[in-house]
Amino acid sequence: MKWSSFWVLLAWASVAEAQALRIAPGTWDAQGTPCPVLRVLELEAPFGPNAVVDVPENSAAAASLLNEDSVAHALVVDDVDWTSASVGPGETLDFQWPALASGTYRYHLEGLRGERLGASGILRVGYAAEGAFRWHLSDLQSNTLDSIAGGGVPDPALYTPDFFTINEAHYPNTLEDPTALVAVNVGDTALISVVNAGQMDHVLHFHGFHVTLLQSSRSPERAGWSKDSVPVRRGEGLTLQLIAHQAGTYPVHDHNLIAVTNAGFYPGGMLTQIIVSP
Ligand SMILES: [Cu+2]
Repeated sequence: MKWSSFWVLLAWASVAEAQALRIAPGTWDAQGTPCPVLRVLELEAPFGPNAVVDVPENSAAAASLLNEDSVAHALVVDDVDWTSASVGPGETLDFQWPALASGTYRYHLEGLRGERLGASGILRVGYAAEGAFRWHLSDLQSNTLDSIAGGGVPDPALYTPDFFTINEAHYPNTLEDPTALVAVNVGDTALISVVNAGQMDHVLHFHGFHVTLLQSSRSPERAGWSKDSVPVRRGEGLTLQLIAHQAGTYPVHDHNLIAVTNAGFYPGGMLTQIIVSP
């Protein structure tokens, strides 16, 4: 092959790899009451949970972002001091994700509207392995979302969340999500990407297992810790390793008891299971 055609191919390949995303307004169902929300989705994906973005490690991966919302937005990656340029309504921004060490990070739209309407997701760097699980944790106050969507600014001191979600679903719907329900076989090693997209810190409690914290976007000194309870602070990304040494069904839940309710009723919220088959 001539070098000239090699470079054309290389340029084509790098364009083809750019992940196309969109900012999409829609609704989220709070037990029969639809609430306005924002999501960051893959360009062609139907409305649903926020996109998981996979990029190689130490590489500024190309991406694009179409803004279908009515106001301008910028993307932020927490804990790494990165913000994209702004993208106006109806416009598309071409950008590059920051080059990062392997692990789990949280991306989201900057500002109150993007944060509180739930435009936030998992940025998974360097390990887009088959069988990797993911928990995008969040909390929301459903009766404030109409006001925020209309430009209102709630008093943060009055924040009273009533729904707590994993991948934008609350228990028992979490069990329908094969990326939130950790179903493995004895002897398997599972990787779980966790981010906290909520307004409050969350503490995951594992029954049956200690997990090893492989990486934290906020506290690198925690790498290697083996715990049955794992704090996940606002905006933090963690990569957890679970070695399935025993068969059975085990709950995983936020240790803050309000977070395992739906609109005040137990059980609900931030609760899923680890199911290990013999
Ligand atoms: Cu527990």
